[in-house]
Amino acid sequence: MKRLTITEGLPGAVRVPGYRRAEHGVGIVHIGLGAFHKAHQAAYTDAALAEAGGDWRITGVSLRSDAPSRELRPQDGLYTLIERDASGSRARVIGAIAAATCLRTDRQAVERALLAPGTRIVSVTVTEKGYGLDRASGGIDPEHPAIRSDLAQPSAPQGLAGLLVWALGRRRALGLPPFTVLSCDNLPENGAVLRSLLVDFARHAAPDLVDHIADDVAFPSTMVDRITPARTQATLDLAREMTGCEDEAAIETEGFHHWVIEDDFPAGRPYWEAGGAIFATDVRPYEAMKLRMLNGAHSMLAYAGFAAGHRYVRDVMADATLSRLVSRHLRAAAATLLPLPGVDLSAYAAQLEERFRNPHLAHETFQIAMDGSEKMPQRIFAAIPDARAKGADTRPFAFATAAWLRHLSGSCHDCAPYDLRDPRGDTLRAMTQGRQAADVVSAVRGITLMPQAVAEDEAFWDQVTPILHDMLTRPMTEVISQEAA
Ligand code: CS2
Repeated sequence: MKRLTITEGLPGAVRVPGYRRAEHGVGIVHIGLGAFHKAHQAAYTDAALAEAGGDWRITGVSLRSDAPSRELRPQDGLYTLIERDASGSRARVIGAIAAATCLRTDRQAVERALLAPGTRIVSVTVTEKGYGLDRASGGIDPEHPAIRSDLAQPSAPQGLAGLLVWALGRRRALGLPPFTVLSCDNLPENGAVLRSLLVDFARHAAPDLVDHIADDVAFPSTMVDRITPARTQATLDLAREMTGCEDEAAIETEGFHHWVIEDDFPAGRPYWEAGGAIFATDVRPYEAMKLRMLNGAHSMLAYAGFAAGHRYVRDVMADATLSRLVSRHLRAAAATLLPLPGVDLSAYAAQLEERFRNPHLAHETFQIAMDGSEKMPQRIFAAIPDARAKGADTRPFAFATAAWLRHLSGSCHDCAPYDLRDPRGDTLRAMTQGRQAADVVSAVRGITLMPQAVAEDEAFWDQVTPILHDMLTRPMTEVISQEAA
């Protein structure tokens, strides 16, 4: 069977780019060429190119793995995006990616793209752990492997902060305007966070760039949303069936998508409204809503569901008892938020439950359980002081925290052994494995990622300890039933 290389001759049901690709130059370099970028920003850019044109195609860069570029290059950057939900499966070929490369294996190509005069936006999806952020200071974490190596060798950076500071410095030296830096990761105030990370990196590695980065570079914040499971062989088989072509770069996602962006693009931007993007002056309330409701409930159901033997999110939702706890979590998270004009939080919660139930998405609880130390602060811990201030019940957050700690402890008296995937895995495992609930709780209260107000909230930890004790000594399914009773 032929490889997907051109869009002519594809079955009529397959949607193809509504523009002539070769007529549009590159304006965006995207760092973090994973499934999420391909399902989200690249799809919005595809819609923008079709409706409003412009030189806004994308050079995709992965920092370490050359797999994404090896898949995309033989296909001229084309890939099938399969959207799946209750209304069926739809295949769409995305044409927005013009080139794909990898920093580790082709530094020169990445440098050329970052220094090209036409590059006006550098967007980023490197996941929470890719930033090398010290949450307590808002600056760099000097222990983060990429930060450490980039501080030692700033002229050949391997990580995000080092690469962006290097590129902004070179552009200034060449007399080129800076690009806009657009974080699309699930971090609150992701633009401001990325700015303070780069400023702090520059303070250590290139002090003459501090003011330039702080004053002349735009870092709009964004709220991004589209549930995109890791690609499997079934995805590739489905793509072949739907397009009649081999497509090693195909991915699948849900029909739903949401993007709220702070409109701060001094060097211009694509007409992402064409894909449904919403531009706002303050995206923080949207970020809090999404992080605490969608991602908070996701993390809770992933830890509890994985330990209860549920492989996929849809299986959790089919478990009547655990799905009650998902609804409870969504209500509790909504109660911590400020009202958002025009947004009905109970309708949003109902829509999330519907999305989680999507029978066509094989979204693994184990995938969501990954990197908990990078996710829990903004998804769960941030909500606790707000719940406290409103006199609301903190029990759903205590349950989620206990489920995370149970996951860290690697306790597998009632499930198969598993690897703990977390950048702080060694420390967290040593802190929790083989320990009693009360000891685990006193250790976790002292870690740097715990906000001080939460660490000091005795009443909260008094809720966590007995739940964790039960989770460490009884089957998860029993603990869930008791909690939902
Ligand atoms: C998930 C997110 O893996 C996870 O931690 O909670 O990737 C989630 O699917 C996306 O944020 C949805 O937009």
